[in-house]
Amino acid sequence: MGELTKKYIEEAERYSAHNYHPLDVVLVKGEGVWVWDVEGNKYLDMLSAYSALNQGHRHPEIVKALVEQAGRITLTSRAFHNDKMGAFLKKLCEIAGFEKALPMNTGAEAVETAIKAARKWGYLKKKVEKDKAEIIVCENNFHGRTTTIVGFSSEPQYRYGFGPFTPGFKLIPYNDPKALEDAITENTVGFLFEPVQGEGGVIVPDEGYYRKVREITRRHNVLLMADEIQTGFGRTGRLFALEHEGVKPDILIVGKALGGGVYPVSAILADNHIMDVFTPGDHGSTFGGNPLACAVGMAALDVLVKEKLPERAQELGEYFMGELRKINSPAVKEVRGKGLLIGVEIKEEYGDARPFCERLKERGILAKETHKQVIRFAPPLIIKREEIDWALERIREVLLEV
Ligand code: IF1
Repeated sequence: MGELTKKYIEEAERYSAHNYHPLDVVLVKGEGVWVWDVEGNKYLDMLSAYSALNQGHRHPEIVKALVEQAGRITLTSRAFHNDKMGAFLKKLCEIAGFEKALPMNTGAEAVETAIKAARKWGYLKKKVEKDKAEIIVCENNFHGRTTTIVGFSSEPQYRYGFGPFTPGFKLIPYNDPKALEDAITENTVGFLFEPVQGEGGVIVPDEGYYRKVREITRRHNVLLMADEIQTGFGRTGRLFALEHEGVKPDILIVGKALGGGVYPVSAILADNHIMDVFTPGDHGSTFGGNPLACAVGMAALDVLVKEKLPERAQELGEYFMGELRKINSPAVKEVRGKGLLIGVEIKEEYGDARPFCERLKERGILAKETHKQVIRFAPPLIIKREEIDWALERIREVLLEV
């Protein structure tokens, strides 16, 4: 490890809570799909900040929108109107096909907002008995880190030491429509799920799962709540993953890439009959809908559409996965994914994925393991085919040197 790297890491470890175990690399510059560390080494970013960098590092049009808005007004709070929020939410609603949006900042805040919307809809519209609303979620889910959200996680580490937890959630197996049908009661107000379980290890459900859960929830008057914070905005080869099966959820939850890699921007989208449960003062946030976030969000959406990032993810994801599957490494159990959200599962007898990520780093590729056994490859969607080929050469070496 270089002396400079060591110095920065020691300083971070001295003053930061140890709530992460990052790779030993200190990044100082990013551009497109490339990042540089403090020693001057160059890396291909294959994590994209967990899909918050779909447009790449410092996209010029997004940075321009950020800088220009910073020269006008950045924060008003929602106590007053600003000239950017209406235009941003109009663009977001039109691109996603909903009547309204409620702007927040982080993904977890948007998930919490969706939970509140579903519960209040349940009481006001479905006439569920007070404080009896239930939301069904999936094992192996990841929806954020608040105590309510980790309360319905199936991952012991995310829960340990953080109780007591919020009641009103029921866990069922992922990719199991019958389990959903069986879990619904007259108190069920929503089914919250990820179209692809990212942190769960890039788990892709069977073809038809989206259509089946849509049909079941509609028949039982239960809100279908899609967490597309990681799968949204082109990552899986469509603007939103549910579009692979032509499904529209009742509540769409978005974040990450909506901020274009420069600012936290999240939201929920729903039609009026759901969103009208919120009345002034019910819910809010200091920064939600701020003009800087809205200016950045508009540019982030424009780039996604103009540069056809969903189409690129579809085409390059198929290519990337195809080439990964041709690497006949004895260490690889499975290559799976959708679009440019790809996981390579390492067989347990070859150890876990972390050492493979460290060897990839030595060769100039930054990837992060998920769920111990899976190397996740999720580059910015602006990546070029020749950059994928550059990465494949090095990935092949690492997977075959076992
Ligand atoms: C961490 C991964 C974890 C998300 C989905 C909501 C959120 C996320 C589907 C919350 C956030 C991030 C959080 C970060 C690591 C990363 C992550 F799945 F992307 F890999 F942890 F599972 N729904 N995912 O993926 O959004 O509040 O973070 O803006 O917490 O370690 P957030």
